[in-house]
Parts: sequence; C-alpha cells; structure tokens
Amino acid sequence: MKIRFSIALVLLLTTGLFAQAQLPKPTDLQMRWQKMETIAFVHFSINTFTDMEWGYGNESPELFNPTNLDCRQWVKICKDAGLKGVILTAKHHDGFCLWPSAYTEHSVKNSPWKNGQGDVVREFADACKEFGLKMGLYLSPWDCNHPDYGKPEYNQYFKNQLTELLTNYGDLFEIWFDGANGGRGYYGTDSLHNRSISEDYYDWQGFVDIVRELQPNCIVHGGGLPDIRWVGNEEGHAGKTHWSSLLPNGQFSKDKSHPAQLNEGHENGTRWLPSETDVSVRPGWYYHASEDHQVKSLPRLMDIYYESVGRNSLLLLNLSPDKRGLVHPIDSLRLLEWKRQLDQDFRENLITSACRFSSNVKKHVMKAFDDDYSSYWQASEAGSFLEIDIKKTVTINRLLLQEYIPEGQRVKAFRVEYFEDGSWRELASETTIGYKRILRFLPVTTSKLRVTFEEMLAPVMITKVAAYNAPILLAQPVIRRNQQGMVSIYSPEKHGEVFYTTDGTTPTRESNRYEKPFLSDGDVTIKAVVYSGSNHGELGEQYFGISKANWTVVGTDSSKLPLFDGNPNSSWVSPKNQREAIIDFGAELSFNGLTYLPDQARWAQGIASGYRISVSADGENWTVVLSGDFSNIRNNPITQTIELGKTVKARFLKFEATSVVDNQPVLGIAEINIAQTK
Ligand code: FUL
Repeated sequence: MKIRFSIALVLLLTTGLFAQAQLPKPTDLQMRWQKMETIAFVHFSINTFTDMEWGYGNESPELFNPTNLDCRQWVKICKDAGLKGVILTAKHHDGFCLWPSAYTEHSVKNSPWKNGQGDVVREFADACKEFGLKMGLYLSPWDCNHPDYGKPEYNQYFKNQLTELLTNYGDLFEIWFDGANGGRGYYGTDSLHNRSISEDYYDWQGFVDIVRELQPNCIVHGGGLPDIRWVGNEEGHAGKTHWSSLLPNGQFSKDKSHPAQLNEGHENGTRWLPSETDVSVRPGWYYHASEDHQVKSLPRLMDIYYESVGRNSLLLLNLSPDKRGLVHPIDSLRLLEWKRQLDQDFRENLITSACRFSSNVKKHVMKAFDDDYSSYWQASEAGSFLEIDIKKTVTINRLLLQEYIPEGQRVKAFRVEYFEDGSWRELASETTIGYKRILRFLPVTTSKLRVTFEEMLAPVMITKVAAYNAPILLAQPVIRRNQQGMVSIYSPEKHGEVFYTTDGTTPTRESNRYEKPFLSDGDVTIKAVVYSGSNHGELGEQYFGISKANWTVVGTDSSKLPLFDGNPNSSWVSPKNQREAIIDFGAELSFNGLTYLPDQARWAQGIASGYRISVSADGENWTVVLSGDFSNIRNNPITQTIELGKTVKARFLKFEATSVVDNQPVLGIAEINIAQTK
C-alpha cells in the first residue's frame, strides 16, 4: 500500500499535475512587443498616386510626387492616439522603394519628389525618433517590378534591400514580411503575366539571420520563420478564445480553415506565436478619395480595440496618407476621438486598495490587483477564485484581466459573478485570458465580484483584475425601411433608448419611443436619437420617398429587389451593356424629384456619373425630363439628389446612365427614392 502510494507520489512529482514543462513561453522580445498593445501601420507609396491597392510593378517612378509630404504629421497623430510604434510600407508588392535603394532604379530617386533627392524612410525614421515612437518597416517579398522575381537570384536582391533598411535607419522594433505572393505583374517585361513561386522559394532562414544579426531587438512578422502571427482576417477581430500558442504548420486541423485557427490559436500549441490584428481605418490600405465617407466610425473602432487588445492580441491600425503625403483630417480626428474614448473607458479602476480581497489561496492575493505586471497571484486547483468586496456599491460594465504570460498562457475557462440581492449571479462565462482580456457587458450595480478559474493548463498566474464603468457610447442609430414600408431603427448600444420623429422635428425623450418596426410607408423623413438618461448620441436621419410597395423593375421578375429593400449595402445591377433601370410604379404617381444612391460596395459596380431621366404612361412612349452629371461621384459615392424642377405625372420611370465611372458596362443602384409633390 505504502509502496504504491510512493510510486504514485513520485509519478505525480515527476510528470506534474500539469504538463507545465511543455507550455510554450514568450521570449523577452515577444513580451516587449506584446506590451506595446496598439501600434500603427502606414500604407503610402506609388499606389497612393495610381489609386490602386496592388500595383503591377510597371508604374513610372515619376508618378510619385507628394506635394506636402510630412512624416512628422503621421507620427504625431499616432503619438496623440496613444499608439506606441509605427510600421511604414518601405516597399509594397509593386516593388517601388520609398528609400533610394542602391539595388534598383525603381525608387524615390527617380521621382520628381525633391528632385529625386528625397528619402521617405529617412524622414519617417527622424519623425519616429522626434516623437519617441518605435519604428517598424514593411518590406514585401513579392516584387512585381524586379526581373529576377521567381528566380533564385531574387533572394539576394531581397537580402540586399533588407540589409540597407536594417543598417541605415536606426533601431527597428518590427519588420513586416507580407504573405501575399507571386501573382500578376510586369516583372520588368512588357506584359502583364503571372509568376508563381514554390513553397520553399524564399530563403527565410537567410532573411531572419540578417534580422537577428543587424537588429536583435526587431520582431519578425510573417514569412517562414515568424515571431508573431497574423490574426487570420483584416477586419480587426481576434477570436474570443485566443491562445498565443500555435501548432507547427503541418499539424493544423483539417476540419477548420487556416485563418480560423490563426484567429483562435491552439490550446495545445507548441510554439509561442502571439497574434497581431492588422486592420485599416478605411476600407482600403491605401488612400482613395472615394473612401473618404467610409472611414470607420468611433463605435466600430472601439469594437476593434475590444476585439483585438481586449482578446489577447495586439492591434496594428492602418493610416493611409493621401496624395499630398498627409493623413486626411477625417482620419486624424477619428483617431483622436478614439483615444479620448479609450481614456474615458479606463479612467477609473473601481477595484482599489480599499477593497477587501479573499480567495481559497490567500497567499499573494493582493498581487492580482496591484499595478506591477511582474507580481502575480497563483493557484493550482480548478475552482480557485478571487473575491473582491468593493465595500461600496458601484456600477461596472468592463472587467479587465491579465495573466502573467512569461510563464505561458494557462487559463482555459473562467467565470465572473457579481453579488446582488443576497446571492451570486453570473456575469460572464468565458474561456481564455492571456496577456489581456477585457469583457464588456451591460452595467451591473454591485458591491462584490468573484472570478473563478474553472479550467487551467497549469497553475494560473493572475497579475491584474480591474473593473471600470465606461461611459455609454451613444452611437448614431441606423434607420431602414423595407419595400413594404416597415421602418426599423437599429442602435448598436443595447442599453440606450431610441426616440424618433416622422415630422421632421428633432427627437427628444418626449418623442415616440422605438420598440419594434412600425409602418411609415410614404414620403417621410425619419429622425432618431439614442438616449441614456439625459445624455443622447448623434442624430440619425433618413429620407424615404413615396411608397415602393408595388414597384417592380421592368424585365426582372423578382419582387424583392435590392433596389427597393431599403438596405444601402445591397445593390441592383443592370444586365451587361444595358445601363438603365425601368421602374414600374404600379400606378400613376406625381413627383418632382428623386434620389440615387450608387452601389456602396468596395469594388462598386456601375456608378452612374451622367444620367438621363425619362417618364412614360405606358412603358413604351417616353419623354425625357432631365439629364445631367453627378459631380465628384467617383470620389464621393453618397446619395445624389435630382430636382426635376417641375411636377411630372407618370407610371414608368427610366433611369439611364449616360456615363459610368471607369466606363463599366452596367448601371448599379443601391437605392432609388421618388420625392412626392406636396
Ligand atoms: C496584405 C497586402 O496584400 C495588403 O496590400 C496590405 O499590405 C496588407 C497589410 O497585407 O497581405
């Protein structure tokens, strides 16, 4: 009996309760990088001037000519937005170099900018130094300009460029090797063609050796031997369950997509490969004037923060300087608003030293609440808990938790409860924590909180638990009406109340309170606002024309047409080479104007830049009422209003595109409204 017990004890001691020894752990470099939390990307290059996202490699360097390039402006905005480092696209897939590389003519040295004497990377490096931000560079392995691309020799060219960048511009915190590879380009020839490469084409070991030798404090993103991983999407979200560890490439699950696995990591991962969430403030990475109206909203940017940093990832947020070489004011103001909101959300930690802390493991319990990352509370039993008596009643809607990850990521499942009316109630039941996890929930008012660690890979090490009451961000409500005239109002804030009007006045708390979709099927402007107490958010406003309930498009049989569904994000596209829509109202209408919203998609189809409006009583004999142009619609594809200047009576309306952006052979319409003559 005794012997058996001893054997069991020895086994327990040697194998351990947990397979702790096998837990992957971050290097000091990965740790320093993780603590930066939010960093910036800057996409600026020849694409900025060609209005493209991926150039072909044959673009003339002459095109690169910013009128007011000011890297200090970019870096200052990043600094003011609280970002800790900035990564600039020194060379994108088109091969154009922002520095005067000695190894190619395809660079700033052959551009008119500063008479070929300029060096964007130098100015960027100086600006980073001046504002105290860490500097990183993006160097695309794929190069559509270089004639050797696809041949072994190209590896040497890449090494030469890497060496230039890592030698001449001071300390780098990150080098970004992009994963996009081998595709259409000119590659120094006269024609556009594909060049595919084999999986082992690049000399990753050679590239990383150069980085380690020249810049030992520089983290490597992407490529064959990375220090950090891509989060699996470019939309700005890490998985709710998010492990910093990953299995080797060959051991990914066959049942789940690769990006989904990068998004969540692997619980049994054997490598420490934390994720970086790269996302642009705009739809594209590069500046396009046509996307000025699509800069991400403040609520969207807040979601991105909570779904990246708040889920154990690092946020890499992209800015796209314009042709002047400056960040557009819409973007910079949005970033500053974002920073202000973040500061407000985390203004006051309500768990202070005045609280009383208890636990099943009393030792070092205070260390889970101090501000020192390197001091932590440890517990090895599943079900271990931390209980906080706040000693007064507070309202909270955020809980921040941090594991001490230098010893690996350990929490697999945890539960949060709050005390109310004499009993504990569940607030959240979640999986991983990692370096940082921030939970958002509807406000609860309580004096006690409890966090229970239900499953763990090894004894948990908790270095921080904090609670906040973030101000409610009252976003602008979204107002939609379907073809049947039912109006729905969406508010991203679950705890706000929505009030609306249909008579053009500004809604107050005394106006109609929105509870469910309602019928308002006529020519009407609906205004709505979200209230929380006496605070309210931005006013939302939407004009809807005459009822579309009986409308059809001649030649199409579906009654549920995206043209009339009230959803600006769905579009009707005409058959090819038929750039018109004939609408049958089902009965004669009297009207004096209309609105046209072009396709809102990223790669929009058939944006009319010139139009002709005709009407008919029978759908056969037509009278032209008006024709004209939509100025600046390419750059600003928002709702266009057409005043007819008189009242017309007709059952049929023909909307023709007399010209289309990029001469596309179709007409695309997201929405059309007819304005009734009153
Ligand atoms: C992608 C690239 O193809 C995009 O153009 C952009 O640079 C983004 C950050 O990475 O892979």
